[in-house]
Amino acid sequence: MNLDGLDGFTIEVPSWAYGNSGTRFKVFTRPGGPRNPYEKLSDAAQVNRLTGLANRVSLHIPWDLVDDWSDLKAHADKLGVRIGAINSNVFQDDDYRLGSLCNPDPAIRRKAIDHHLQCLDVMRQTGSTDLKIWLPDGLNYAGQDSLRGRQERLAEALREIYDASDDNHRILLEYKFFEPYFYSTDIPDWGTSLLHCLALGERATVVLDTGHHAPGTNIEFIVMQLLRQGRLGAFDFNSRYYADDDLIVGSADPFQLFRIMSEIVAADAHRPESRVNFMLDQCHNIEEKIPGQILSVLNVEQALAKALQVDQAALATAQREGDVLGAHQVLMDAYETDVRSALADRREARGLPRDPVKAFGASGYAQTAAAERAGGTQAGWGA
Ligand code: RM4
Ligand code: MN
Repeated sequence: MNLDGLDGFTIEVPSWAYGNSGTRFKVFTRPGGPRNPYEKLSDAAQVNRLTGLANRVSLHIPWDLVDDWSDLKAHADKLGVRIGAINSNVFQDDDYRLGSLCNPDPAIRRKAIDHHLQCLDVMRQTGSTDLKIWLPDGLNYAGQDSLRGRQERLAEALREIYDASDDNHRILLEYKFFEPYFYSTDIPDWGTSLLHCLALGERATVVLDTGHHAPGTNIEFIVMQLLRQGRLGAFDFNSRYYADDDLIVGSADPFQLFRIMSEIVAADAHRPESRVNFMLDQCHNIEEKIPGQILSVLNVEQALAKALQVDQAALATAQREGDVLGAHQVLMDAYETDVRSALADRREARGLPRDPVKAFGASGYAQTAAAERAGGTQAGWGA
């Protein structure tokens, strides 16, 4: 089985996946939860150590603020991981009740812009190149504010942030069709995100969070379209049964993940040169965190491995000949291919455990963390 396309393929894991989280009704705690960004990085590094797939960790600001960035960077180096995308946070402050970059009050827009400038500084100090922006901005009632006015304010604020960024920086602009407001969202869809990115310049690209679509949306179509425009900057992978429930990617609909990765392969975008950042945006609410992340990166790897099995020549022939079912069957043959033992062999050949989840259980890491991390306050989603 040819799996060469996996060479150089990596996935970025989020620091917030390791802190305590829960349902909307209850945050569950557990022994050994990380208490600070250092411990979150240590947990994240386990995923890379056992899978060889996840050598970058996204940070969220201010959740992951530290006094000494070079010290955190040195800690990451020691663990064999790097700081990935820096995520801004304008959704947890009273000032942002009516929005952040779109807020009608210029003083609050100023504060939200300044927060992004602070994130750019964090990037300079950590060597990160990606600033990831998700805004909570939106309206609850028709007429509450001017839909158009908010887009103008957004464009102006993004312009200032983009112009303040360095030549090696990218702006990753995320969309979400719902939440936290009900009537409208200021960046509800990929089209709105893309329009802002096109206006900003070529270092601005769209983030596709798989959970941020209406049920039934053809996500792979969006992937294809953004790739055509060279504007797919990153994924936020997760799974959903309904809404943005941040479950393990591929757990609800592995076939959808395969279809997405097939569009990636068709455009050669799995290769590092494409600069598509394959990130996870999940927090595990009842399941164990580190195994949850391990399983997530393995699911993405598996979907890619299957997508690499598509017989492109046979597919092209069937498509050209109008062989509807034959073409579909070529895709299904790849999807139905059992790649598990080939992937385990490949891991073994690279000095990695055949079964990373099992190896994590056997490593005693969780027990050691529980013993060593006594006292202090555990980090939660949002701290
Ligand atoms: C949002 C969005 C962002 C993430 C926050 C926590 O829904 O997905 O990417 O940073 O949640
Ligand atoms: Mn996201």
